[in-house]
Amino acid sequence: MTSSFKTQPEIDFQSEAYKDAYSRINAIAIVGEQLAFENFLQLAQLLPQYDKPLLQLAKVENRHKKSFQACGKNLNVIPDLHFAWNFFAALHHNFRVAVDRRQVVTCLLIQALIIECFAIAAYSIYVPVADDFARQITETVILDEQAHLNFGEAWLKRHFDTSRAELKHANQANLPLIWQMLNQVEADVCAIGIDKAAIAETFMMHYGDALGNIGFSTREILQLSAHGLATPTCRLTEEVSLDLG
Ligand code: PL3
Ligand code: FE2
Ligand code: FE2
Repeated sequence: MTSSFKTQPEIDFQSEAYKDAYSRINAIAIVGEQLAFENFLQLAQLLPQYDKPLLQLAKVENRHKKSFQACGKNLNVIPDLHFAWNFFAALHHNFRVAVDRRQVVTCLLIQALIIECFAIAAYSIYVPVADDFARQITETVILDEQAHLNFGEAWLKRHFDTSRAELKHANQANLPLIWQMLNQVEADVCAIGIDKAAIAETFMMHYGDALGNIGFSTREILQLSAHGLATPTCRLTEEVSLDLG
């Protein structure tokens, strides 16, 4: 055998196991981008002062959706959209409630911080194990998602004093959903060569950075992260881990 150095084990993109997992993962990307599109349209209505940039972000999300649809087609995979809509149902419900209450801060936390950080983390971990077609597309998408995150950070930073309390509340209500969502797809991400823990780590890195850029102290960032881990089945964690002095 000649010495061809490979950093990644071979992945058979046409195996039934890969395509089965990809039908759900690809659908999550498609529906995630569709919801991001709709959410930025809603935000443009809630923040008419910023409707131009927000409508532009929405347009970009629609393009992302089409790009990920092409990734599925390229591998002959039919995305399981039904699965993906259920996957986002709880987070989407919270966004809708926040829109109805005109809670812009909560909407921005859900879309521009949580969802964008989740996308940046998942897409970055996916890039090294993606097929050539999807890798090129995903690399470009990540740059856009970074800009979406920056938009949210910049707005929340400018309105930090009046947003602080709502941000903490919205964080507690929505961050636990991300861990539940990640757990749901553990086997599928593993089947396409991704380590769930790597996504979680990368997510927390970007999310923690974002909270810091907005104006939270290191101690608050730790508290906000710990709050997010407190799910209804794990109340004790909240009390114990919050004993930060
Ligand atoms: C925000 O612009 C979009 C939000 C989408 C979030 C989707 C998370 C994606 C998880 C799937 C892992 C990457 C695989 C991509 C496959 C085409
Ligand atoms: Fe996107
Ligand atoms: Fe985005």
